[in-house]
Amino acid sequence: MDAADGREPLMDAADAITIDSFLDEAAERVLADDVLDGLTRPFKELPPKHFYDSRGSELFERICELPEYYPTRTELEILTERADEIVAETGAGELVELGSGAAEKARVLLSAMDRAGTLTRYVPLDVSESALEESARALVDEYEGLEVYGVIGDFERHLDGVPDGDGHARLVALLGGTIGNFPPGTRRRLLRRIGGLLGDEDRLLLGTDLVKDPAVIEAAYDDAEGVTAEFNRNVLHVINRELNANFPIEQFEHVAFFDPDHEWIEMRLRASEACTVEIEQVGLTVEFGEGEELRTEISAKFTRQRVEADFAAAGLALERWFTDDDGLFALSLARRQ
Ligand code: AVJ
Repeated sequence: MDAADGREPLMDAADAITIDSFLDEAAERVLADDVLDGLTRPFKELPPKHFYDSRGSELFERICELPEYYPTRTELEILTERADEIVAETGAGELVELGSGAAEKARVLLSAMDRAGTLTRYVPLDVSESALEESARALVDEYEGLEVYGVIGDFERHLDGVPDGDGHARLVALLGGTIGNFPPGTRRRLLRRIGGLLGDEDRLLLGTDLVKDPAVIEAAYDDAEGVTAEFNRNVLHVINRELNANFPIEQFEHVAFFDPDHEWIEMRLRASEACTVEIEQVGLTVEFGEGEELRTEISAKFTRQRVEADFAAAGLALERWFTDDDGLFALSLARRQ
């Protein structure tokens, strides 16, 4: 499929790497729109995707290493244990990964495909151009004959940029529990659109964090070192820089709590004193009362039943359910209904 902006995909000399970019000035407009929408509501809110500038991505990488933050290492453990089985069962030769980052998890799946002799192509989609290019180069060196078709974009807006299948069974992966960042209705619509990438032989591989003792979840989102707090406040750095705003960042406290009714964790930023914030680029003045909170993220925790219900609502069907011994995290394999 051609890039929406009409640019030709860039091919490298070896022709093993294609990178197609969908990010342009529109990215900045999305931030401006989200800020305008979210900060003029009675209950202020910002979508979590704006955490991830280069500093935010680094902070997130650090979070993944924290003793309290179990999801990343648990998912990697399940993946490592089950990759051969997943590849054997699906016969997958192509991996499409939505939000691929540094492609650490992809390697586990690509290696399994390589061992099975089915590996053909890796299609990472990520907003970070540098992460995508670096991993593409490393991977074509590591796996002989591998083609990489990278899509620089946002999977909420640029799924159309994912090329048609290459004729081999494909695995479309959305890992890390990222699906939990979306409230139920949006989540089901997104899953339905992702299902649109699947042919009859293709499968979705979805990572979901599971419901458990709230204390364990809350510790994962409020670590002792304060890395998550800094990650949370990073969204204010992004807005100050990109939209020429003047959030007094030190005055915003990190809050993380499990909401047992929704079964999701919420991160908020609480204004420790009243303040007035000017956001020049969007011509907006926002007042915060003392103690007022801004919601910056929800991260839903799942049960098998909830995953099945979300799949059903999205025209998908759960085929396999893989979890760790402690039942902390799950990987689901699903097909189109
Ligand atoms: C990247 C969305 C999976 O929700 O656990 C980590 C982001 N937020 N610590 C998550 C995050 C706070 C993470 N996801």
